[in-house]
Amino acid sequence: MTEKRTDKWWQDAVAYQIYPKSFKDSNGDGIGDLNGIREKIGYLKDLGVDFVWLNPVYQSPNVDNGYDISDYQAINPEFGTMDDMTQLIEEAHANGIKVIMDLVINHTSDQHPWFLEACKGEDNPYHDYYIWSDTAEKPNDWQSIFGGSVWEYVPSLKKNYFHVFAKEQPDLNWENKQMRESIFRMIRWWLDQGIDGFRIDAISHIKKSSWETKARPDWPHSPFTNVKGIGKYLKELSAVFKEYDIVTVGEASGVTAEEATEWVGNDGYFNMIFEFEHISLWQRDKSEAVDVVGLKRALGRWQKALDYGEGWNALYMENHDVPRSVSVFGNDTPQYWARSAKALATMYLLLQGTPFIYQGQELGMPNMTFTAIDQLDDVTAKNQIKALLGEKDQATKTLEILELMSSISRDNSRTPMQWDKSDNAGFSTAKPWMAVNPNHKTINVAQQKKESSSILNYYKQLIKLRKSKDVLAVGHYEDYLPTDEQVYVYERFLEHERVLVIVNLTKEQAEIRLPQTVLGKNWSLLLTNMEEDKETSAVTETVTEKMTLEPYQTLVYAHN
Ligand code: TEU
Ligand code: CA
Repeated sequence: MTEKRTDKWWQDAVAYQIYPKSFKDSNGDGIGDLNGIREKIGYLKDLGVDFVWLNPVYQSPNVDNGYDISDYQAINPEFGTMDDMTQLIEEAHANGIKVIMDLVINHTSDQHPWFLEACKGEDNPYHDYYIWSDTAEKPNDWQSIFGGSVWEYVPSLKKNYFHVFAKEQPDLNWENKQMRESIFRMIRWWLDQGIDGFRIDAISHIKKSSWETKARPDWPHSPFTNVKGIGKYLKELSAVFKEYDIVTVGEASGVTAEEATEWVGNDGYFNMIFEFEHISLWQRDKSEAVDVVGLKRALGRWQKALDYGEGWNALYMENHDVPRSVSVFGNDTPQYWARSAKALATMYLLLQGTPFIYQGQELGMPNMTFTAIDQLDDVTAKNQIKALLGEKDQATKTLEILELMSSISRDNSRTPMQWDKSDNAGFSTAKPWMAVNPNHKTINVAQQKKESSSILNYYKQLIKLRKSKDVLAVGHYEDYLPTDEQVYVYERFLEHERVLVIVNLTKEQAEIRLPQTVLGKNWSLLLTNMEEDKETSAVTETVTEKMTLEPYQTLVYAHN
């Protein structure tokens, strides 16, 4: 029996994440916007992506860059108008690109009319849309994800409200049916505008434990992450989604591979989820090597748990919340920058699932070297900086903080997209809201379009390759050297079709010995990240039992 290539359009798709504030500014105010995205549809089409996920573009006071929403059914004027949004959807569709939006329904802004009403008194119909303590006392000492207590006192009510993130992001009360219905109405309204789905923010936090629960010592956020009973609300939510032909991707920190099918199986809450197991292995200290064995174990667990027919994976190495992958999983020194960026791309783009590319990742944009405290914008970075300052000598402290932020801050991935080498990187005609990485002089779209061996062109090749073979869409997954500390060797197989992916994930040469099952087949080389240094390296045209790999060397073979 021949298996079908895929059942659903999104299983055969490549996604691209756009952080609108930093993608392209169309009107010269230094802030990226919807019309800027419209200008770049051609670029996205050329890259070969099938759908885009937009980070929040709703009305927001921007305490957490749009993740604090004050009106779900309005566009933030800094991004444009509802008309611009309609145009964007239309033009994207005309170019064969679907559009999904970010759905932030664990919390709103404290400026949302519901919350303003809720604070007016216990009798107000919106009071119960949020979560309150009974008295002035905080019910527990739980710590919020952005730092400090999860409780914030409202003097006029002599009560505290609950927030998982910043205090300006009060959590919605999912136990309240009216609240849920208001959210579901809003969801339908957006879907009726013709969007193609949602990425659902922080959705594993909507259920909280009873207040007396103690946080796990190793995991301060356990009392409000993937708490038992959450399924009841997720089922209701997914019933709304199922009224439409859309794609849904839940952001699901704290969900394990063992629970994967419950969340994304055929009867699951979402079509895919962003799991956190592999991404949390990023290397904060560059002098230490990446945990290659751990990375393979984490990715492999999800590959197996959600094998085609059981469920479906979302594949990603970057987003707007984590530093740049080439800096934390790869190697951003001049010698290995391009090669390691291509190695990472190959490693994750050929797994089973729908790959997501975060803007700039396709250029190998690395972390930023921040040179002044005021270059940092992110609410979590600011909280950390506040906590770190105030101690010791300010000048040395500042240098240490800048060094730390340049490696861990979420702002590393939020610097403007680098379109060309001009002053503002072709992102804007004005000074951008966030500092442009000075390396845009050499790392930019215009330059990489010209160079045949660029990271950008390598991504294009990989995307084409992925789409050219059934085995890369729905083929099963097998990891051959799970305990090898340097190299990831996995096979995708479907009936007689096979693809073998070999990636050295370290800056050292590596020797591997392949098992007999892999050998004896007629492998031929499909792709390598060392095309340009063919003379200096041993780009092996076929697979042998013993192979020596150069740092970050990557080889992809096919056998039919
Ligand atoms: O991020 C949520 C997020 O990172 C948590 O769900 C995660 O559980 C935590 O880091 C693990 O301890 C989303 C957005 O992507 C982010 O940009 C927002 O700031 C956040 O939600 C709040 O809306
Ligand atoms: Ca603008």
